[in-house]
Amino acid sequence: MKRLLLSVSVLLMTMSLSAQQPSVSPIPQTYTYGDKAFNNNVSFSVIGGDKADADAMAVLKASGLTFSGDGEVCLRIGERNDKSVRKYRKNIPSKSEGYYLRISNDEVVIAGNDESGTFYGVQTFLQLMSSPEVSGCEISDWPSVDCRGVIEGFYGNPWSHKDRLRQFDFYGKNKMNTYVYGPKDDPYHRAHWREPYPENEAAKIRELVDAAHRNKVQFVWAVHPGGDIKWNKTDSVAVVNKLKSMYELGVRTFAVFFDDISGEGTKAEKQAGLMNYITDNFVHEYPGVMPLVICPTQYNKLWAGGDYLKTLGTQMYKEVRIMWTGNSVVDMIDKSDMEWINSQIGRKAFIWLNYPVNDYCQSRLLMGKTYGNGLDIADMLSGFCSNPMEYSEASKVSLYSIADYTWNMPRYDSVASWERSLSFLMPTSSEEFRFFCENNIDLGRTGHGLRREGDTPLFDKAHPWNYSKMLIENADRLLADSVNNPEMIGQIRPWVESMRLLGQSGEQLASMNKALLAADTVAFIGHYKAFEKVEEARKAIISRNYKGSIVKASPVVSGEVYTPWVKETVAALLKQYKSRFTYRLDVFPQAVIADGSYFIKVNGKYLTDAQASSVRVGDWPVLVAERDSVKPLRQEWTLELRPATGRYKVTNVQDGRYVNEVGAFWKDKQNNPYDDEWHSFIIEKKPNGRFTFQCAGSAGNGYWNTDGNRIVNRREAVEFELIPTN
Ligand code: 14T
Repeated sequence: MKRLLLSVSVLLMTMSLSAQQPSVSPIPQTYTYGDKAFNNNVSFSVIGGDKADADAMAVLKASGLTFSGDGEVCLRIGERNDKSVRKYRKNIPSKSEGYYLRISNDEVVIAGNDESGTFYGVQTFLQLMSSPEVSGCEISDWPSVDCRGVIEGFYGNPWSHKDRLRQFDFYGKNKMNTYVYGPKDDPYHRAHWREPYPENEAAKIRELVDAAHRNKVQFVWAVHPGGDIKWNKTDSVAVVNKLKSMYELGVRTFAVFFDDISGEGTKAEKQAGLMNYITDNFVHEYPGVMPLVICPTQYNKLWAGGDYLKTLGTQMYKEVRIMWTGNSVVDMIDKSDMEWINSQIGRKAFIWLNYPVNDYCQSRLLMGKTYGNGLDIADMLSGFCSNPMEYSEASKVSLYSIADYTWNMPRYDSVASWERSLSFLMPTSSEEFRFFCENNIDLGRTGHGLRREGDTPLFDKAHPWNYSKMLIENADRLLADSVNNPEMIGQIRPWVESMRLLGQSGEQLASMNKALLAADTVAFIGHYKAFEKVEEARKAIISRNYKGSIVKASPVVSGEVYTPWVKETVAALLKQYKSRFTYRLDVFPQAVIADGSYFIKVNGKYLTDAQASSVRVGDWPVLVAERDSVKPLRQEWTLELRPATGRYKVTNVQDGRYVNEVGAFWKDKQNNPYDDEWHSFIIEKKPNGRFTFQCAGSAGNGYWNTDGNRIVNRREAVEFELIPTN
């Protein structure tokens, strides 16, 4: 312990001595930095370049550094047994993908334990060469996790060819070595899995595989046959044939996915049998093929039941790696999670992390910190891959941290890593980009329950009026910086524009507030009209509005903080105005029905809270012909216009429970609190004086209808009577 403390303090001393602590990402396993070695414009004479890993050499040669026979600094490069680095052999870590890097005044040594090691040594060297003065250093480095990377496994628009090429370059730079190809909406992956790729598509995949390999990334191609597979010889052969056709394109690692299916395809013993069949007849037959990966049907603990996992664990060859998303579909992973799944499957699970994927909350971009995974699980994993957003560039904020986390897990710091990602991705506007990311963090309420903290940290509700300026200015500066990283700006543009308009809405609200204080009704109405116009424009923004786009989203920025504040504030301002003035009240939205208590009747029956005292699943208001003489309040309902949505909340007067989107009560108020986005309704008045109730927001757009006994949610509306109770 004493020795450890000593060496830590020596390390800290060396760190503080050098003028500026160089930053390498992912953080190396061991490093010491010394004084300045040379300026970054020195020339190098290379020793060992002809034998060293060719991909590493290609990156080095393309880096813009100067190389010449009589360069000022000698650069030795090679793998463990190469003559060029023989002198330093003992310093090279005996770890797969490890390397040793030493920089001194007159010499640079880049010595890989293997080819990938040399490649990563070059990446680290180039990062150090990016500052004008290069420090002397000694680095010994290797990864915490064997398979580190990304699984393109989301629903929605698959990444483009160019997106993927840019990803592989990014993985190489950040030392990620795995890319799993499994976009749900590639027909040749899932819907038409038996068919080989047409010629032009195949050529693109071949190009991708080459680009991946050049960056030391395993290209894992996944097939998703479970939807319609028949458990017979014909289909076993069909799977193997498909994989063989991918082998022809250069793929050497393969996966078979059985997620999100039902029926025949879900049987564990059949899946295990197929994986073994593929292993016997293909993996072990063809040169250079790596062990298979399976995504099981029960890929998270919530869905685990029966002996499915145990069957896979015992019947499927031990070399087959099994994917796992954690305790639920969208979850962060800790040690006890790993202990549980590993004991079930008798091997180390391969984590499929469903973050920052946003295919189930498409209006949000997930640009926040990547936190919540255990720092002590490296030895319990066979791999760790992140399922990203269909926005490949925007995903890089989180993927940068995934790289960091999986390379050096014990030292992962989610905050520092996030900070570094910002300047790595947007070097000339990292402050503006940071502001943007800070306003795009949380997911909102979704079926999967994951929330992310810290949305919109600079907004202060007590002093709200200046924040709009920040939204506008940062948006403007980001949009002006399309030279820096046009691909990033291209993808986040709808959200940046939305952020700008949100700021403009805020400005109009500030002006309305001022007008109110000055009792200037004309100005107030003018600004209110301008506000409405901006909001209309903001709501009209659509992402990915191109031909062939599978998903088009309406961006939401600061969905938990500023956007709700805007809605609340306009409602509050209008309320104040209406209580004091009468000028131009007609421009405001008219309340359909006054807030208050009502009987809700349909076909002569009263909507009645029949289970007033019990709280259990499947509890709903019923339709009763008679007035309730025992507990009359069961038939009284509060209608309340919600400022956040402009829609109505419907609550029973007897016990305060609210009616949800399917016309029922929720089982438990603690875990399912009232939510404006799900539980409020558009009430419309019909010419006959009756009313319809329509869902909105996250609840879709169905109407209240009835089966005679209760409310049901249907496409067709039924008209209700609303009778004031007093
Ligand atoms: F295979 C899995 F590990 C997995 O996560 N499958 C999908 C994945 O493709 C998707 O991107 C992710 C996030 O939406 O969740 C899985 O898909 C689901 C999960 C559900 F709970 C689709 C429907 C669901 F109801």
